[in-house]
Amino acid sequence: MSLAGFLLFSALLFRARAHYNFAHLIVNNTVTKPYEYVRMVTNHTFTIPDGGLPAKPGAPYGNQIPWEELERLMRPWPQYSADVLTANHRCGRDAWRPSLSTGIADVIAGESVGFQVESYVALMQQYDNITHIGPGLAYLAKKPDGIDLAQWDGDGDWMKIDYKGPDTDDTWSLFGQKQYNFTIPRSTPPGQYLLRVEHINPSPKSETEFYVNCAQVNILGPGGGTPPKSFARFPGTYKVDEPALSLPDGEQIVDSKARNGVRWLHGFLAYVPPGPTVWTG
Ligand SMILES: [Cu+2]
Repeated sequence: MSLAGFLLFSALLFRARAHYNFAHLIVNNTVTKPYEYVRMVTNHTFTIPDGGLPAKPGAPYGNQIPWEELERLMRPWPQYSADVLTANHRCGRDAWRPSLSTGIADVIAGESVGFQVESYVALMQQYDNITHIGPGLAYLAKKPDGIDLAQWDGDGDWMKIDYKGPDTDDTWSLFGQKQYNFTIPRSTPPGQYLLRVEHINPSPKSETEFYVNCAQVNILGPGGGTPPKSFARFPGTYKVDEPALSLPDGEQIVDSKARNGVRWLHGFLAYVPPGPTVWTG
């Protein structure tokens, strides 16, 4: 099959499958290098061997179609419902551990920041975006006194500072985007924080996918904000079975005409996100 044909066929198969990491922090209108300021996670990459991936016997397009193998390789990238109960849900797999090689980015309160999905292998660049439907959320947690940010495991109070939900009953605002941008509240107290990004693909049968990464940031500004009344803890706040994080069986329907190939029985606008309300400073 031609490359174009392969990519087209892959696109059809991958619509509901491709996985992603928010490896680039966007600060001062600059997309920083992958994992320069974002804590490294495990199981985030793979290499396609020379000569391609093993053929699936009986595959309709012969040995050109590695999608099942790719799907298997990409399965560990997100976290799933059971991971909500672990420390991995804080910042991504193993990213609660000390992170001495990660930089700390200066961020000015009141300005826009964001995360960009990483580019991993050339073949996959067309999937280099938020390829699932679902909500996006951003959180900040201030490091305690007496410990370096790089050494802190993030076991603290997380304030939600942004939520990107559905635009309409049929569309989510982040779907297909390469970046998730939002504003650091202007009155955020200055200091060092973990900045947590999360995109969720709500699904039935405990297969909900969580795409979580954390950047290390030093927030500058006048401060003065009153901290929110309710924080999130990770783990702790999210419940595996809450409606925001677990669709009933049959709620999600495969529909080739829908974005991402799936629809819900109810419209997306009925969605209520997990966690506390957004603190705007
Ligand atoms: Cu997925």
